[in-house]
Amino acid sequence: MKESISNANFPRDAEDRVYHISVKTGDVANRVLTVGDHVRARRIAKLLDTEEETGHPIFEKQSQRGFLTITGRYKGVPVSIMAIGMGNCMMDFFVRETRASVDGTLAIIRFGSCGSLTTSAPAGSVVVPRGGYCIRRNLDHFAEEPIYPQLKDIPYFFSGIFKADDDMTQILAQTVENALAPAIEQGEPVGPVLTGGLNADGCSFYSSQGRQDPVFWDDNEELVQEIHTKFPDTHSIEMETSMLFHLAQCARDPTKPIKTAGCMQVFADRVGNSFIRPEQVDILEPLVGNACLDALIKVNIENEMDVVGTVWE
Ligand code: R1P
Ligand code: URA
Repeated sequence: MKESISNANFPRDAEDRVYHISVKTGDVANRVLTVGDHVRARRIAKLLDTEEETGHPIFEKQSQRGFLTITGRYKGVPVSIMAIGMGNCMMDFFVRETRASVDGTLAIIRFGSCGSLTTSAPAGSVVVPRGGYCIRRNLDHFAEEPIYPQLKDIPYFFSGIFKADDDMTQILAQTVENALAPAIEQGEPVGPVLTGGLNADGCSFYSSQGRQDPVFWDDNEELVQEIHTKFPDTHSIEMETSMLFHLAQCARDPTKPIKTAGCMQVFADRVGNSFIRPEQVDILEPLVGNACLDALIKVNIENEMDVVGTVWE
């Protein structure tokens, strides 16, 4: 750690940057596209308006903890693209620390990859869920002396459903459908777009997504069936989107609402047991990235800041 940090409850450095994602007010736009990996973030960032067009350099900050923030304009509107890594706790760092660094409405679209639990979404398709829930490994099930013996028989806990923002989700579904339509018509190996179902967030890529691993004691042989029984319209399973919806619902300050939507490209077909090919990703990712930015700039935002160039130059 290079900087001195104040406030153990919500740590910031001497220049007021939040502790893990390392941004301060003015670095992040009200409209954020978040992805898991840096390569995806940088590819999508190529779609931003250039410095010649805006008169300002594109802001880029990589934190010591691996979060990447890129802020510029898309079609004249300030947007940030943020790569956060994997899992619910990374989503938690990202949402809380971004919220603390932006005034007014925060509109967040997540563009991730996922597994599919339905034959309607083969590898190469895109899922736009209406909401999602979380599946957590119950550590007490595996403990010799469980702290809650009455829950010991339950190896995985399910949460209830957290809704995405309806309007934003509709806008996103439309832009993704429009973006993929020509490729699908030309017979490219991408699509279809599946809307209206649920996403499941596992706390692991492995056990809590029902993957079988003979090396570990997981007690998850029934898990995929349990998913289908509890939430029959589950389309996708991954690790961040439901947490995003959950945190948006828990935002308490009425002057700082968080609106969220998500879409995922299907990488793992868990029904047919196949994986997406790199050439499919090469077609899909720029199209969906573009569609996400198009959706993001259509969202209604109150008290939007024009951050581009204001602080970082
Ligand atoms: C696992 O391979 C990762 O891929 C998915 C999951 O949610 C998890 O983060 O999303 P990203 O491709 O956005 O990282
Ligand atoms: N990401 C996940 O979390 N799960 C998958 O099966 C594929 C991508």
